[in-house]
Amino acid sequence: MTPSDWKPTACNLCYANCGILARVDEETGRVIEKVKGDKSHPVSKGYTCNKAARINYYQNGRDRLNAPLRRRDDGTFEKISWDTAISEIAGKLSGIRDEHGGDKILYYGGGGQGNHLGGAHASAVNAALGMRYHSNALAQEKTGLMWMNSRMLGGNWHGDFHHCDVGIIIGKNPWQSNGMQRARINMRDIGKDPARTLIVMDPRVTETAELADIHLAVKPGTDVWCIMAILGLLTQKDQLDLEWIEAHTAGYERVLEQLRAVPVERYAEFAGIEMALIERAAEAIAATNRIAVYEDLGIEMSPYSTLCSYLNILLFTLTGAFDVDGGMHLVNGLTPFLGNVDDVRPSDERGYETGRPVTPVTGARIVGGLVPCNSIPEEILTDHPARFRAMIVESANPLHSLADAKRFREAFEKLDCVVVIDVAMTETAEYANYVLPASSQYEKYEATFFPMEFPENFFHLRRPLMEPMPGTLPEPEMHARLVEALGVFEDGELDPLKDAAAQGLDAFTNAFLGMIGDPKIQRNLPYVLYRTLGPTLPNGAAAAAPLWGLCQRAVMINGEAISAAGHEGQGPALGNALFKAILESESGVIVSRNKVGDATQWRHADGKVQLGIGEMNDEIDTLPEFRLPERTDEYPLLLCAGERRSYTANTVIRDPAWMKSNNPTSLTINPVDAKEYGLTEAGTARLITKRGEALVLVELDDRMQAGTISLPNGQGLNYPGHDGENERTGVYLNELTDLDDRDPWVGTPWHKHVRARLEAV
Ligand SMILES: Nc1nc2c(c(=O)[nH]1)N[C@H]1C(S)=C(S)[C@@H](COP(=O)(O)OP(=O)(O)OC[C@H]3O[C@@H](n4cnc5c(=O)[nH]c(N)nc54)[C@H](O)[C@@H]3O)O[C@H]1N2
Ligand SMILES: Nc1nc2c(c(=O)[nH]1)N[C@H]1C(S)=C(S)[C@@H](COP(=O)(O)OP(=O)(O)OC[C@H]3O[C@@H](n4cnc5c(=O)[nH]c(N)nc54)[C@H](O)[C@@H]3O)O[C@H]1N2
Ligand code: SF4
Ligand SMILES: [Mo]
Repeated sequence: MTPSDWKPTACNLCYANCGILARVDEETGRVIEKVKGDKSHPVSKGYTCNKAARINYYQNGRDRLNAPLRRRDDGTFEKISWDTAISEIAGKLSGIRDEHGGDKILYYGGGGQGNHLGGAHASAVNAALGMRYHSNALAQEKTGLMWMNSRMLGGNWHGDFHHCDVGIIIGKNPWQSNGMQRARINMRDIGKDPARTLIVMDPRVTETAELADIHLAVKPGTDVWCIMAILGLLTQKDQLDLEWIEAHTAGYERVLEQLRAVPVERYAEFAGIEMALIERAAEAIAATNRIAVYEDLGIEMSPYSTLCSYLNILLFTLTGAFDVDGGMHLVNGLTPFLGNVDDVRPSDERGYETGRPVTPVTGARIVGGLVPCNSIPEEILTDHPARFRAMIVESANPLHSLADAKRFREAFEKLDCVVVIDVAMTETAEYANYVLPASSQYEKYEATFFPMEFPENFFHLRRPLMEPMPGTLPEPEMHARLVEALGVFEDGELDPLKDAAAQGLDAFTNAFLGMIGDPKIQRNLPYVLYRTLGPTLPNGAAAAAPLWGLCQRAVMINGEAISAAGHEGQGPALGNALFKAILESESGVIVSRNKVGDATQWRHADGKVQLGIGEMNDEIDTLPEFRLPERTDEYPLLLCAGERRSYTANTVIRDPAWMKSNNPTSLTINPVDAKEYGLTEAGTARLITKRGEALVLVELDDRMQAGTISLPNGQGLNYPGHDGENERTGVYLNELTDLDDRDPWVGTPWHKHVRARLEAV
């Protein structure tokens, strides 16, 4: 094999999106037969975990779609042509818009772990249909964090785990779930270095906890008390960075008073942590301001999730670890991600938010423009005139991934029209009126907006490894055809821009800047760029055209950091240089180099971090009541419904054959509990929750905390066996979860805290 047989792309199985080199087979040109880490990737630098080698199970799944489908009245599907599909969908959805208003059509999804370009193009269709409401998986995990990020910092943060003295991992297992670059190496490095301290807060002895210096094995759902105990101890011992707090934060008085009053020992005890460990954690934190924090689903899908995110931000601000070397930094990238200053609403004097947009039927908070996932069925299953009547679902599998699948199926059946855009026949596609088959992420240009690095941030525009599978289209083309079928632009209306683009990027830029004030151009920006600039881009990169707009926007906000990364020019010329660098670099490129201590990053008008969040401060006042969802004799166990393991990747890979471990789908339980319930290794048990039941394979695991059980995420998918009949492997978790178990502020589900019972079979 010659080096030219290896083509750069990225692994699409988790949001680290490690750069890889892939080799496609010679015979068919469609099988990804070998994968290795790409050392030229600016950030992952050759790193991969065990999963990258298996992306061909995604690329060549047996349930890939190869023609648009229309559902018949009897529930079966028939293949239709692309022209029919586009004109019927445009007709149905514009009919709903004209009769009930475009705001009755909900857009869900827009990208998974590896693909966000399609979603970027969808905004023109949304505009053409007058759609207003959006949602995606972030609204079932990150909206609490996003709400706090925008209100407190005006943006999302990155912890410098390469250089920190203390790394704090809360409710996350990076060893399996990655999420940060080179996660396993980072965790091992901090854990091994005697001068550095790795603190892991997790009820389970995870692979990451095994590397930790301090493992805070909290009882599930008690993180807030544990963090309050640590912060309380630091405050009471006068170990907060008061000078820093006074200079750089606002609204800290009430929370400091609350921390001075924390009954530290009582809170530690409630969380199940010995005082000695709380003291050791506090000591490590007090000794430095080089502290990096990472939180994830363990707290974001548990009781008090939003409060936990608030406390985590306090952990690195009250200790002066914000915007310092080896600490926490605001991320600057091509797109704002996970909360930003545009989503800030006014607060009253005591720090309570006013003017937050809410959903049309139930009045649920909309954070980051996203309808809470758990509210979606309630916004449909009603006679309220403002209810949603149609949905477009793109690159997501909500009938599998969102809480309470039964309620979701009921809701989908009530909708007048559902359009699903996916590569495979999913649990959601089965309930669609139209299914549009997308080319895979290795058959088209793709990128994600995930990069959240500091000081250098990167962007990776991936080129296709092969031609689209016959019958499929990349999403940008589908969306453009829909915009055209909806008759948004007259023939020839965009000719001036097309002519300018034909003369080169500079001429296009000048022509475009002359039209930027035109609201119609703005609303349809991705479409306009795709059809004008797109065809002139090298190597068939038309789908990347909207990145031009993002580059121009980024240089207006963050030009200095983009220049510092070596991109030349000023203003629009700098934007063009950045765009060209992205188009040319096959393995990804550094887009910005940010400075530590750069006050321009502090995004609130007063230049300060806002620590007074009235709603959260009120909730802190309730902690002495030690309230948690009630555990009953009927449901004595707590199920972690969706643990990341070495062979889970959401539902991106559907073929169970990709899993290469012994019992990849088993339920883990502490041996002591197993004995109590009469369960044995490799036996079968019935798992029962208030919403459903399932048969599970039992695995004894003494790393599980007593009273807790766990199942992997992304299992129980319908997948055709070799005889063509659908089979299911593992548990379809959201048949067991309930819409009502959710965060009171932003509606995120408590998947890590599902009350359950086990019976031997
Ligand atoms: N292998 C793999 N990697 C993935 C994914 C995948 O499907 N598979 N999915 C990606 C996605 S979309 C996401 S969002 C991330 C999620 O990544 P993680 O958040 O790391 O994933 P989980 O394993 O769901 O949950 C993390 C931990 O929460 C712990 N936990 C349960 N209850 C509590 C609690 O009350 N308190 C605390 N502190 N911890 C608790 C669990 O024991 C578990 O170790 O992973 C990404 N990476
Ligand atoms: N009980 C429980 N439920 C959970 C979780 C849990 O821990 N427990 N985890 C939750 C989390 S954190 C997340 S992020 C969600 C994820 O759930 P979803 O957001 O629904 O996303 P994925 O499972 O990643 O599925 C993505 C879909 O995109 C399709 N796809 C892949 N490539 C392409 C492409 O190029 N184009 C198009 N159009 N489609 C494509 C795949 O076939 C798949 O159907 O699941 C959540 N659900
Ligand atoms: S699954 Fe995530 S960490 Fe593993 S190789 Fe793929 S992108 Fe990298
Ligand atoms: Mo996620």
